[in-house]
Amino acid sequence: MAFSKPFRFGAGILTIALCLFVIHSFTSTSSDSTILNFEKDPNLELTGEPPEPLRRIKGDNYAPDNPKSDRVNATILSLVRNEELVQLLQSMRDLERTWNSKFNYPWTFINDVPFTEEFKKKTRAATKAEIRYEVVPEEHWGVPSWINRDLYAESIEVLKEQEVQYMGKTSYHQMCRWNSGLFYKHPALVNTRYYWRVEPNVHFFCDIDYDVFAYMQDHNKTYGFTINLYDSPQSVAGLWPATEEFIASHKDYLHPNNAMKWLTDPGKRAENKQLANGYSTCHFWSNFEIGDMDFWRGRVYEDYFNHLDRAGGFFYERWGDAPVHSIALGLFEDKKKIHWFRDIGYQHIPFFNCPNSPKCKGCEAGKFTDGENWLHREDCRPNWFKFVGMG
Ligand SMILES: Nc1nc2c(ncn2[C@@H]2O[C@H](COP(=O)(O)OP(=O)(O)OP(=O)(O)O)[C@@H](O)[C@H]2O)c(=O)[nH]1
Ligand SMILES: [Mg+2]
Repeated sequence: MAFSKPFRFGAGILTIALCLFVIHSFTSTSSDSTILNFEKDPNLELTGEPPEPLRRIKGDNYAPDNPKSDRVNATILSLVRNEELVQLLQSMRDLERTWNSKFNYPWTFINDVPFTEEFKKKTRAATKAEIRYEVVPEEHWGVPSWINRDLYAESIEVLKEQEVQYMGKTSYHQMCRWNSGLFYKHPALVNTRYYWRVEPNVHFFCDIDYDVFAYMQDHNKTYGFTINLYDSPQSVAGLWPATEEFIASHKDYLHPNNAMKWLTDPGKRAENKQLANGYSTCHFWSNFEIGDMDFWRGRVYEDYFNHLDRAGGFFYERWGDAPVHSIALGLFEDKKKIHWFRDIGYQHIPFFNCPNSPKCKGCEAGKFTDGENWLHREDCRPNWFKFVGMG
């Protein structure tokens, strides 16, 4: 039977479309993360709690108004804008449900402008714990005097061409600088040791039944993360050279048990290391951080941050707090003091940490992203596990 030309053309198009659909379906399943990144994804193993000692609820030992509570010196911390109230309430709801409604740690909200009454009213209604509302001191937020405005303007044009996201947004540069080296100097935080950084519109999926801050203290941990990613190398092209310059004059600052290999082994992204001039671009994704601010306040990090700040890369490039914190931890801290919170189910669009545990809901074990399939290439966890382990 002969078909007319238009019919044959139509059938051809349909066949091609069908083939593309089948190929797409096969390449965009979440199980691809296992094939691409791990022989066996550790998030597929049954996940329990970290080792004892763990401090738990006993009677009213964590009640919000108990003046002799077992809480350690810590706060949940969020730099946030008034306009992000709805998204922040989403994050609060999840963290309160899975953890903080049991332990009642205070929330500290910080903003570059005063919080509105609506912001205060609605956040107060979302927790039984104390809340502090703070404004960033002007001297911590303004563009530093040594930044050359012409060079900054030229750099914006150059890096925008290289598609560095947010390059043209000054507040983004200010935020990255503040999160790198200034937040722990806020007068409201100077007497606080541990912090859990929370951003608007993140999700927490798993019930956590122990005091996470006490875990950090009792196990002598400096930093906890959930997700480990490659960065955009164009945004940090000068960061590693500036770091090498710093190390050359401060060799004694390197920790003998550092994670230099994690910072410099290219893993599966040789082009990143090349474009970032020696840095793999692997970093802890810092929208989630549980950390000991005494590390940032120490002499070593203070000198390192000041060196970077003077180099100007928070503005002439787009150095993020994530690579800056990660390089500092990787070089100047004992890698044993960095903890993967594998049991904390977490999402900041578009990436997840999804443990395999009956304590988790709404998070498919092992899921790394719900975005495009190519996003699996951003996963740097295999490097961390290879060079440091899963402790
Ligand atoms: N108060 C205030 N907070 C800010 C400002 N810029 C960013 N933030 C906060 O800093 C954190 C990081 O900013 P985001 O815009 O989420 O940056 P990001 O996570 O790299 O980008 P996204 O992928 O778009 O979420 C969030 O908690 C924001 O609410 C600002 O100008 N003022
Ligand atoms: Mg964000």
